Order: sequence, then C-alpha cells, then structure tokens
Amino acid sequence: MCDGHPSCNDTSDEDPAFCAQWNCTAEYWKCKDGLQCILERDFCYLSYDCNDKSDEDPTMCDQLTCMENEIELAYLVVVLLFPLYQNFSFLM
Ligand SMILES: [Ca+2]
Repeated sequence: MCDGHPSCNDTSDEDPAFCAQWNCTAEYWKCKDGLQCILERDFCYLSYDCNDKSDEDPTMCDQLTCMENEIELAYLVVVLLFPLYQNFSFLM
C-alpha cells in the first residue's frame, strides 16, 4: 500500500489520490509528497526510498541526528556522572 510497489494487479493501491488520503501504518513514515509510506528506519539511511527523495532531506536528517545526540548525552549523564556524584558524596 502506497510504498511504491503495486500490490494489486491494477496498481490501485498505489493510486496517488488514494495514497494522499492514506495514513501510514505503525513504523511507517510518509514521504513529503504524501504519496508514499516507507519504513521509519529507511529515513536518513543514505538511500532514496521516496520518489521525491524527502526521506534523505539533509535538513530533516540533521535534526534527527541532533535528537539522537541529545538522547546519548542524557544517557551519559545518568550512566557516568551520577555514579561519580555518588562516590563524591561518599568521600565527603
Ligand atoms: Ca532512505
């Protein structure tokens, strides 16, 4: 359905008018043109899956990378700094 690969013999599942109304199922994202659903993990994956190439849009992908960095930073604070803080209070 709306993934660029016709599932029906008459390709009606890839009809642009239909796909524009279609909500992607879980773990699928819509391309910017609203006509295709592609797997979430195929976004920013260095290969074009959307016909309009919106899944590799550098502006959007930069933001995604930022989000991941922030999650890693939060993880570092909890995993590394919190035990340090605990040891430090212990020494006091
Ligand atoms: Ca991609």
